[in-house]
Amino acid sequence: MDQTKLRIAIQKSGRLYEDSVQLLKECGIDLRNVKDRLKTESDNFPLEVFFLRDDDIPQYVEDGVADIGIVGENVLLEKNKQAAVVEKLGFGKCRLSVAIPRAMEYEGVASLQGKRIATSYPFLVNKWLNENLVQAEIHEISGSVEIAPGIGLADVVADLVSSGSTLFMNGLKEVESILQSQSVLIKNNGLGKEQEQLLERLLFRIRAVKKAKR
Ligand code: PRT
Ligand code: ZN
Repeated sequence: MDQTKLRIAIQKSGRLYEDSVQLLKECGIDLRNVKDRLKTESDNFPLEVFFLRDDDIPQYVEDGVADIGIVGENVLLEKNKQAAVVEKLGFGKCRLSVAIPRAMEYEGVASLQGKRIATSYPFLVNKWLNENLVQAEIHEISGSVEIAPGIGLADVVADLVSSGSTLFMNGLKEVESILQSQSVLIKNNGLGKEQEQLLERLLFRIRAVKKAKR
């Protein structure tokens, strides 16, 4: 294995892609043309960048295929992988919330008892239901969760929310917040000394960038 380079996994395309690449740029790290690539390198920092689906990033970092990664806390916690959070990055902010049809009566978590909940976050939702002593049926779906109640697939949903407009447009209202999330920098738990040192250098720059923005 190449000990002299730090390997970072970031989202290939999607909501975190731009901000992730932008952050590296602001850290003074030039990347060779990133468009449509699965992998690229920097000429002025010993960094190799892997472009992946966000869902795969925690696993790759746990396995050490990548040394570090940028991913939403929501994905990291849902995948329940062994990777340490090094720094909160301040972008990709959202929350995982329970939302119900506007007309449904709601008197707290007990109103969810026996309901069918559509979500892409079965692990986190199940944990939250257990903590709240509520028994409900989780229906895992990978996308367009908000339409589930409208088409009779579920009674309520648990999905990511940022502005709330998607819920509103689908006749839903937010009633509980399960998790506050933002993108984080994560690292493999068994990094070698050289990788740790490179990570320190990168972190120093990331913190300077964050400070300058405050
Ligand atoms: O292809 P890949 O698997 O990599 O991407 P993806 O489609 O799984 O994820 P993507 O790009 O949609 O989101 C990546 C990460 O962005 C998420 O894991 C979150 O950490 C973060 N993030 C921040 C969000 C949102 N805000 C968000 N609003 N991810 C998704 N949404 C969706 C939400 O699911 C809902 O459909 O946006 C809709 C709600 O938005 P509002 O503004 O209408 O409330
Ligand atoms: Zn994904």
